[in-house]
Amino acid sequence: MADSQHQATGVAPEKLAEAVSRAVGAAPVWDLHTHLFPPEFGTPMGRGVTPDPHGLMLWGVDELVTYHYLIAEVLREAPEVTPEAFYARSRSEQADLIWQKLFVDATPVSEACRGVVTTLTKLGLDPNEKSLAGHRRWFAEQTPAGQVDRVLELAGVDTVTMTNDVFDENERGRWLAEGGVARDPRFPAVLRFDPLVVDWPAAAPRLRDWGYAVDAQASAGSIDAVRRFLGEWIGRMKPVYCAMSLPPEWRYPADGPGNRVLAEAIVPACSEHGLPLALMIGVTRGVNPALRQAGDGIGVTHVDSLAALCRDFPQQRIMATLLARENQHALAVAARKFSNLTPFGCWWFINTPSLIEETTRMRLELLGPTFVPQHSDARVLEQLLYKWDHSRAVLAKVLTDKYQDLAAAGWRVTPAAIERDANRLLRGNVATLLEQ
Ligand code: RAT
Ligand code: ZN
Repeated sequence: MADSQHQATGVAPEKLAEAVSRAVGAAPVWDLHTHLFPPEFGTPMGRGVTPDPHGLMLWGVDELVTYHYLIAEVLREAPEVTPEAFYARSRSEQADLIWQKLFVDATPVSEACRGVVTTLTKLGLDPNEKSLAGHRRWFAEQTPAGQVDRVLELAGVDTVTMTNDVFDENERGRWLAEGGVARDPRFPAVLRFDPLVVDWPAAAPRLRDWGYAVDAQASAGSIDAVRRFLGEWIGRMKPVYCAMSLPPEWRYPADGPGNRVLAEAIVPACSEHGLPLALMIGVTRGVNPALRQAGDGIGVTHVDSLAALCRDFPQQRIMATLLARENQHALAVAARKFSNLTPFGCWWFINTPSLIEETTRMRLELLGPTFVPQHSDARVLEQLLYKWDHSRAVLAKVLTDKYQDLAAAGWRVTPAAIERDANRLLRGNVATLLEQ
């Protein structure tokens, strides 16, 4: 049938699932939040490179299997292993333990486990192997740059937004090194600075060490110094947005140096440089400190505070993702009130198929296609393969249902409309948000 006839007739309801899944599968992704780095930031392994033990680009089977989501799971499956004993092992010994306990002795049904299975399969490796030895050999033969190309291609991702923590000494040193870091345009930067707002007493002495005259109260002179600090890092990193993660206790407006820095230095710096501000709210760090990166917990966000910030700064583009399931509805409602607020992603503990489905369905019903349904939060390059595969499947399912409802109501859902929606939900809305 000619295209124009398709447009006139729309897709038959029984063909919608297939058409949507094709469009969602083909649409390229701009991943709005990851912890990934290209090889230019150093990498501990790979053919043809000098291994950098503190390199920031993580990839390979040992990193995949020791993802912190899986560390939390193995310590439940094997409670006889204390966190201290677990972390005393080498990376590959940790991976061997996780493989044995979660993939050999048990069925890997959790989302993080299934992710490893999907990832290995997509790379042409057999996830049913009893040992990781063969997979390790395969990864050791790959070059980091070649693996980046392969994974982006297979995952259908063209842009991978980094998270560049200005308080991380290792990363900071790389940016400040003679000549800086060579940039890969597929990996835009994000200036991240949680301690400025969350822990001013810890941030202030660091800033002073770096030559910025700030005091404990974040008085007027300090605000100027923070503005200068942010301006210099924005100049150095050329970020596409600024970001921070906040605890459930965060309140705005409220007294205190953190909020003063937010309202008087961070938002003005973002607005001066035309950058959106991303808030990731609801994490309680170190609920079980022995678990290290796997030990963070969750709390309910005070959405009125987020709304107040959007109201006070109507010109500031604000992106928000909230960790608690209980907050997803209020976030969608807040976004209906403030067009400068864009909900994004199904973050961390919400990044499971059942909660992605519930959240995405609700957002579509309340906001139409004016949000960013997902980000990967990948820390290990190859995780892009499963995170996007799993999320695309849920997005396609929800979109199909919505189109079926629309068709039943009398609307012609055309192939062009399906393609347009898939493209904007996976990439276009991010591009508009970051490039306007
Ligand atoms: O999802 C995660 O891996 C978390 O550890 C955090 O990175 C969180 O996404 C964050 O950016 O703070
Ligand atoms: Zn993250």
